[in-house]
Amino acid sequence: MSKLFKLGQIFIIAMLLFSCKTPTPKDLAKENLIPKPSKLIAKGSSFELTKNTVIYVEAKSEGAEQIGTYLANFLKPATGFILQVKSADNAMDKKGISLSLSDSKKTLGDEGYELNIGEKKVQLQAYTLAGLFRGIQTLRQLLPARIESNKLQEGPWEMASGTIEDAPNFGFRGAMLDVSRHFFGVDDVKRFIDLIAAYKMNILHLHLSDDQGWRIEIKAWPNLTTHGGSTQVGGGEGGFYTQEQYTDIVNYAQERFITIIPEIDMPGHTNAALASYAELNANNKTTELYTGTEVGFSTLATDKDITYKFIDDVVREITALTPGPYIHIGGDESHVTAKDDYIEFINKVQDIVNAHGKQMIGWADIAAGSLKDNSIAQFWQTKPDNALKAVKQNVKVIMSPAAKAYLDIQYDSICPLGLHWAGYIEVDKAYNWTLESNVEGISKEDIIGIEAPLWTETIKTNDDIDYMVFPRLPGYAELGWSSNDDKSWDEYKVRLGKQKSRFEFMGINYYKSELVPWEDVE
Ligand code: IFG
Repeated sequence: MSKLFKLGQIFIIAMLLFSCKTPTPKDLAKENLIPKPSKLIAKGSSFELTKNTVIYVEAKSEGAEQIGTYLANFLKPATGFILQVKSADNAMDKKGISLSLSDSKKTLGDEGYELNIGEKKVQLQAYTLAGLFRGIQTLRQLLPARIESNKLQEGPWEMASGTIEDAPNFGFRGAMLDVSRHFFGVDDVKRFIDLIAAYKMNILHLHLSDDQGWRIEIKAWPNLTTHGGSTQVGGGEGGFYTQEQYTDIVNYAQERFITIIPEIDMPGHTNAALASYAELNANNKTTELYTGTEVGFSTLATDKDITYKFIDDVVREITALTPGPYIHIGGDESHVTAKDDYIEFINKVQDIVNAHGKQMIGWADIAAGSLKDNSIAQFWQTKPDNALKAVKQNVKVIMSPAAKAYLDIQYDSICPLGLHWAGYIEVDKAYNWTLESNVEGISKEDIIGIEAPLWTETIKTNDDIDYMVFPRLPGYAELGWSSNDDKSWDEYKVRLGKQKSRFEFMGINYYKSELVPWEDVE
């Protein structure tokens, strides 16, 4: 027999051996998932993602193709794999990764999912597309951290085998980005959306107007952006979103099953509007543009009809661009609005928002008004009086206590960014609380969920955003998603510490708190 034939035989045997490589034993229970999943059973083996892996999408699962494509696109930069996304009947039976919707997962709710990882099959099932998308974030964290890199990385790409059944505790889990004090363009907002999506958040509240800047084009009142959007804290050039750009942000968020909540803060925090239109002022004179950081000095003229026409125009135009159910009308720190005028104003604005088919959210100061039970109050102050008043009116509460969840509050007294009017929030303090036990008198039934606001008086760049948002945000995501039955900082900090490599591959400029045992893991 010729040498060449023998060589060929050896080669084929080697190939066969390699392709039947025994899977690496891995323990799913040792993975550092954040948010912590509801149920996890480890099987001890692993699934290897290779260039031949196919992503099958159940043919009957309307819209699941987009999730398959999202997954393939996510995996490509680090692995270099161009994975096929194939629609198939009985996708779950195929070898490879399968995504399918199933009514049998209805018990897991709108964002729950079940992930079954075997040596040859990874099956992701959910009741809705949002559930599939949340499950993808878990799958992402089961791959080595270098999967997050946008540069080609070495394999192998193995995931521990087992079953995860998961669903969120609260249906409202988000962050807020103040784009008024300092303006952040579309790409920065999209980057922020990707960061919060990785931790299964589903809300982005955009603080679009304040004393220092009006950031969303309103066609009926163009000066709001051409003049009111022309500067920011410190006097920089500011900026604004055209309606097309805002729609681009909304669509980007929607592809990640994140709801945009636009906020137009009123009647206070309105200097940018008052500088743009004389008629909105009680004395019919425009104010100067403001680039400082004081609060509580401005108010719309609450006794003028033109003010409510203005608000109706603004709410109409923003509603037309906002598929989500909420319009946030601010309502905070209206220190120069007479109390009775404020109450009447809030009640009128609530009617305007409802007339446009949206639910009103406001900072809990709005509880001075007569709130409809589909309105929502956002708890923020260091005292819960307003939030308790809202609960007494049968209104749901978003938990954003400044003393625990404000992302612009400094970690400690030497933190180079942020404020400390609500104290200091180190990473352990940010994690060591629960929504339902934070305020006596606000129970789980009163709470719609959590939101961590980032105010940007002192925040100018993406690096600044990262430094204040990470590593506290994953903890807020867990507070909103996971059950807190056996919750402990000592257990959580180890999982958080092992996110180090992931943060670094994601290019996040995180604060390396000394309270966290940072550790490089695969
Ligand atoms: N309070 C103000 C914000 C911002 C914040 C900074 C609310 C609702 C302090 N209002 O928080 O505009 O200035 O931490």
